Amino acid sequence: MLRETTMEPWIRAVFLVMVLFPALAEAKVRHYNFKVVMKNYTKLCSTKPIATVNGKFPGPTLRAREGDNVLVKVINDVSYNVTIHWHGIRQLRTGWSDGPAYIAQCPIQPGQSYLYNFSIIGQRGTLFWHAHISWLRATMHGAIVILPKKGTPYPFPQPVKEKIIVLAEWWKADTEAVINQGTLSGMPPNVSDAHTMNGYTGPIRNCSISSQGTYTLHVEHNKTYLLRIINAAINDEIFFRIAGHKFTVVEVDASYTKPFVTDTIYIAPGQTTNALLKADQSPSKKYLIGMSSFMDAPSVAVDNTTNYGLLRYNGGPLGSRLVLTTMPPINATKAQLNFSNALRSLNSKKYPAQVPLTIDHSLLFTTGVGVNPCATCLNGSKLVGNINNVTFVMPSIALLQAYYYNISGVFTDDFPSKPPTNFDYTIANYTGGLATMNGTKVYRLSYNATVQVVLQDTSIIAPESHPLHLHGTNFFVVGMGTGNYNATKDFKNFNLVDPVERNTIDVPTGGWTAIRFRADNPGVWFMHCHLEVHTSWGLKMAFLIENGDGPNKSIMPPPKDLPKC
Ligand SMILES: *[C@@H]1O[C@H](CO)[C@@H](O)[C@H](O)[C@H]1NC(C)=O
Ligand SMILES: *[C@@H]1O[C@H](CO)[C@@H](O)[C@H](O)[C@H]1NC(C)=O
Ligand SMILES: *[C@@H]1O[C@H](CO)[C@@H](O)[C@H](O)[C@H]1NC(C)=O
Ligand SMILES: *[C@@H]1O[C@H](CO)[C@@H](O)[C@H](O)[C@H]1NC(C)=O
Ligand SMILES: *[C@@H]1O[C@H](CO)[C@@H](O)[C@H](O)[C@H]1NC(C)=O
Ligand SMILES: *[C@@H]1O[C@H](CO)[C@@H](O)[C@H](O)[C@H]1NC(C)=O
Ligand SMILES: *[C@@H]1O[C@H](CO)[C@@H](O)[C@H](O)[C@H]1NC(C)=O
Ligand SMILES: *[C@@H]1O[C@H](CO)[C@@H](O)[C@H](O)[C@H]1NC(C)=O
Ligand SMILES: *[C@@H]1O[C@H](CO)[C@@H](O)[C@H](O)[C@H]1NC(C)=O
Ligand SMILES: *[C@@H]1O[C@H](CO)[C@@H](O)[C@H](O)[C@H]1NC(C)=O
Ligand SMILES: *[C@@H]1O[C@H](CO)[C@@H](O)[C@H](O)[C@H]1NC(C)=O
Ligand SMILES: *[C@@H]1O[C@H](CO)[C@@H](O)[C@H](O)[C@H]1NC(C)=O
Ligand SMILES: [Cu+2]
Repeated sequence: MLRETTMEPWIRAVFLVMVLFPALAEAKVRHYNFKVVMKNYTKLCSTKPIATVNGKFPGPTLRAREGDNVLVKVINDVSYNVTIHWHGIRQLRTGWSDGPAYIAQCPIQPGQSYLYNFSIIGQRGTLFWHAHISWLRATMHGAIVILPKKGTPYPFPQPVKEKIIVLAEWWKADTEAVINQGTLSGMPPNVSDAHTMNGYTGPIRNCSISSQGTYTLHVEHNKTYLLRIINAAINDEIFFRIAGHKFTVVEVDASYTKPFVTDTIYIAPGQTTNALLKADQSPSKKYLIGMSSFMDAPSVAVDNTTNYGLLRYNGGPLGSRLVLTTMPPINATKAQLNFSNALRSLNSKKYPAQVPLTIDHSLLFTTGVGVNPCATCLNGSKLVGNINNVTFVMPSIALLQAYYYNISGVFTDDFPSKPPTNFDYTIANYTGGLATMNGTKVYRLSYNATVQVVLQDTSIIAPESHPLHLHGTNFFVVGMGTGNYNATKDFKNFNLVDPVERNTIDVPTGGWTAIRFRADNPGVWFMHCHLEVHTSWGLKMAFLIENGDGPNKSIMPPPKDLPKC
C-alpha cells in the first residue's frame, strides 16, 4: 500500500479528485453485446424475417450514466452490411464510433464485428441507437437511457417510474426491397402499412384484432411517470396523445427544457422527448393512447393509419369504460409549430444554454427535392434530394477515413455556403429547373469556429417539412418562420437567451429554421434529413471539423478493428 506521503503528486491528484468528486469515481465501463441476427416476426397477420439486434424489436435498451465509457461489440450475423449509430451521443473526438456508413466508417460486413467505444460527456436524458445504412434502421433500433451522475437529481419532480415508448413504422414487405424498388423506379418508395408503439401495431384493420397486438401502459393512481418517447420511424412525423391526460415536457434530445404542459406531443423521426405524466384521472376507466402521422404537403403520400395503445390503472376494473381521444388532423401544421415553438432550454445555472453570440460562418442551406434524368427509371427520371442544389453522392470509402489518411479523390471541401442561385424559394408556382448537381462535398470548419445555418425549405416539386439531424454536436434553434428567411428582419427576432438545444429539428413546410453551434468536436459529421426516403435521395452533406492545438483538441487515432471498405 502506498502511504500518502509517498504518493506521486499525480496519483495524489487523482486520489483527491476521487474523494472530492465521488461522481467521477462512479464512472463505469458498460459492456454490451449487439448480435445482429435475422428473426421472424408476425405483424399485420404476416410473418417475415427481419434484421434485429439480439432478436428483439425494438432492440435492447442501452443504459448508462453521464460520464460512463460505453463499449458495444457489434457482431454481424446477417447477410447485410451493417453499422450502428448512437443518435445524439456527441462522440467527442471519437468519430470512429459514430456509425453512419461511408461517412464515419465502412460497413461491418457479414461475419465481421466491430467494437464501438465512446464516453458520454456532458449529456443525460433519452436518445436512441439505430442502424445507419440503407433502411435497416426500420427494424434495428432501441432506446439509450443516460441517467444523471449518481447523486445528481433531475431538475424536475422525481418520477416514481420511467417508461420507454418507442414509436416506429412497419412494412408488410421487406424494407430493403421497398427502398430498392423505390431507387430503381425513381419514384417514392411504398409508405409503411402500420405504425408501431414499442413493437405493437395495435388494433389495425385487415387483421384480427388481438389484445396482444396492443401496447398497454400500466400506471398507479396519483403517481407521476417519466415517459421517454422516441421517434424511430423511417419517414413519419408523429402526433402522440393520451386521452384525458396532459404531458409536462421536461427534456428533448437529451437536453433539459423549461417544463411546459401540453395534451399533444409532436415528434419527428430522430427526435426524443421526455415528458412527465401524472396518472390523475379516474382509475375506473381506461384511456386510448394515439399515434398518427403529420404531413401538411398534400401531394406527398404518407402512412395515414393511427395506432392505438391503452393506458390502464392498476386495480382498474377489467371491463372499464374506454375514454377516446381524437388525433390532430394529418395536416395540423399549427399543432406541429405550436409544439416546436414552445420548447425552451432550461438555461439554469447548472445547465446553461451556451449559445454562440458571435458567428464565424453564416450559412444559408436550402433543403428540398428535385428531379434528375435516369434512363433506367420508370419515367426516365428520378426524384432526388439536395442541400443547396447539391445531391450528395455516397463515396465508396468513409469520409472520415479518407480525411484522416489523406486519401484524395473521395470528397471535395467546396460545399457551398449559400444556394447557387438566389430565387423565391417558397413561391407556390416555382417554374425554374428541377435538376440538381451531384457531389460528395463537405463544408470545412476550423476548430472552435462558431456557425449559424439557416435551413430554408424550397417549394421545388413540393414544400415539405424536413427534420434535419446533425451528428457530433447539438445545436441551438434560435429562430423558425414561414416563407423565405429575411436576413435583415428575421435576425432581429432570434432567441439567443434560452433557445432549445437539440440534435434534430424540422425545417417547416415552406419555411426556415436557424440553428447555431460551436465546432468543438474534430471529425467528419453528417447532416441529413431524418426522413430516410429523403436521405436515400441525397438530402445530406457533411461538416469537416479540423483538429485544434494538441491531442485533447484532436480526433483520436482509429481503433485497430475499424472495418475496411
Ligand atoms: C422464418 O420462417 C420461415 C418459414 O417458416 C423459415 O423458412 C425461416 O428459416 C425462418 N427464419 C428465421 C430467421 O427464423
Ligand atoms: C476505448 O477508447 C479509449 C480511448 O478513448 C481507450 O483508452 C480504451 O482502451 C478503449 N477501450 C477498449 C476496450 O478498446
Ligand atoms: C409497393 O406497392 C405496390 C402497389 O401496392 C406493390 O405492387 C409492390 O409490390 C410494393 N412493393 C414492395 C417492395 O412491397
Ligand atoms: C389521489 O388523489 C386524490 C386527490 O388528491 C385523492 O382524493 C385520492 O384519494 C388519491 N387516491 C389515491 C389512490 O391515493
Ligand atoms: C390513407 O391513404 C390511402 C393511400 O395510402 C388512401 O387510399 C386513403 O384514402 C387515405 N385515408 C384517409 C382517411 O385519408
Ligand atoms: C387539411 O386538409 C383538409 C382535407 O383535405 C382541408 O379541408 C383543410 O383545409 C386542410 N387544413 C389545412 C390547415 O391546410
Ligand atoms: C406565381 O404566383 C404569383 C403569386 O404568388 C403570381 O404573381 C405569378 O404571376 C405566378 N406566376 C406564374 C408563372 O404563374
Ligand atoms: C441546380 O443545378 C442544376 C444543374 O446545374 C441547374 O440546372 C438548376 O437550375 C439548379 N437549380 C437551382 C434551384 O439552383
Ligand atoms: C447527376 O447525376 C445524374 C445521375 O444520377 C445525372 O443524370 C445528372 O446529369 C447529373 N447532374 C449533373 C449536373 O451532373
Ligand atoms: C473557443 O472560443 C471561445 C471564444 O469564442 C473561447 O472562449 C474558448 O476558450 C475556446 N475554446 C477552446 C476549447 O478553444
Ligand atoms: C426584408 O425585410 C425588410 C425589413 O422588414 C424589408 O424592407 C425587405 O423588403 C424584406 N426583404 C424581402 C426580400 O422581403
Ligand atoms: C458491403 O460493404 C463492402 C465495403 O464497402 C462493399 O464492397 C460491398 O459491396 C457491400 N455489400 C453490399 C451487399 O452492399
Ligand atoms: Cu426530408
